[in-house]
Amino acid sequence: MRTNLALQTAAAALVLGLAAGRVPADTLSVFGTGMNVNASGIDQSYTLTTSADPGNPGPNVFLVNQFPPNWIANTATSKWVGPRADASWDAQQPTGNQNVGTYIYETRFTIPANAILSTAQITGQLAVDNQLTDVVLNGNHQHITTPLRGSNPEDLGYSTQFYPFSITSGFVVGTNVLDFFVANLFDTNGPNPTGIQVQMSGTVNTPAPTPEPGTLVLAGMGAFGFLGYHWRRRQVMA
Ligand SMILES: [Ca+2]
Repeated sequence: MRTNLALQTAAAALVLGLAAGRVPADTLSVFGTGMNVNASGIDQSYTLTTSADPGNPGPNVFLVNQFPPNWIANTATSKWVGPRADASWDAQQPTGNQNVGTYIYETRFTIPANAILSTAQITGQLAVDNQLTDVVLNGNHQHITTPLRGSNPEDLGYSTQFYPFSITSGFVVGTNVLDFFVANLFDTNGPNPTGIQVQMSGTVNTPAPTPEPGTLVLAGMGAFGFLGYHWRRRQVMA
């Protein structure tokens, strides 16, 4: 009797499970910096919405083609970008100099209406010159920062290594706006370039399409046939 009840419960759960469908994860269309650059060297996935340098005000974000030797190397999934293509650090040719202050890099992506927002997530790693002061998703402050490090002015910040980050809240259906806040800090030791290199990927779960009605009918018939067998068996045993 107790066994029959368990079997019936299992069969009912099977039918309900088929009706609800599995929940696969879909990839969010987020891009690393420098991965979608046009012929003019402009990153098509990012815009500079705030700049501390009137000479390089944005909104264009440029693939950096010259940068200091202590910045971490470009990778297969991210490259350095900045307010201008030249981020060279050379006391004799201070062409990469940028004003001290805040630079905000913005990227956008879309989440479909049927997505399960609570499952959305982005993970990645980033490097900045000089300091990441926040990441903001749709106005929601993520309080992600990079600490200052190094004893020499030119070593301040996280330009020499990647810093991991993840975002698990603040997502919305439709267009999502993701901002990276970068502070360019005072450098007493020569030209003062700034830039950011972001690697990231993301997923969100969406319900699978509803199974074909025929599939459900067949599954239902199978389950009820299964239940019927145990009901008849129970009558015989009683
Ligand atoms: Ca700097």
